[in-house]
Amino acid sequence: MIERTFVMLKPDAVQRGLMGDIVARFEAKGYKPVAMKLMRIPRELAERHYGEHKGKGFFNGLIDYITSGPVLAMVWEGENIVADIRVMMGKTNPKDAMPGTIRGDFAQQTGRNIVHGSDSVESAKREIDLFFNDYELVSWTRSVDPWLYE
Ligand code: D4T
Repeated sequence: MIERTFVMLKPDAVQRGLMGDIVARFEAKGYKPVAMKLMRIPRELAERHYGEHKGKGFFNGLIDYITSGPVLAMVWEGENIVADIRVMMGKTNPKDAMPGTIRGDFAQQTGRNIVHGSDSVESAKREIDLFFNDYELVSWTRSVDPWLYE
């Protein structure tokens, strides 16, 4: 099933110059970019995005971190992409993330884990709606698609 997911490169990924490396992995996998924008997340949007964690001990630190600098907000499309991109990202705590995953290769701490990806198709829809307008989501045909999908 072709799905869309919301992926965000967090402020540490942007500051550390890792955007290109991470985007290259998604492109090499054959995923199709649908939307991308560099933005500074307003605090109110950050609190809505991470609403499920409100009240937890790490919530304020998480909001401070995610609003501390620009992020790269993106929508990517591909077969089973929601679950599969989380495998590419690795475990939330980079100490548990396998080498070869984004967090396993580029991060050391949960509070600086450089990337976010939606955890379900429903979350993806909610998060895409939070961050993008309809006109920012680009549906397009790629000539290479028959070489990715039979
Ligand atoms: P995100 O949502 O950023 O992609 O992370 P995950 O989906 O992998 O993990 P999560 O929702 O459980 O955590 C959201 C966010 O909170 C930070 N965090 C989490 C933290 O700082 N301390 C913690 O103990 C936990 C559980 C990291 C990711």
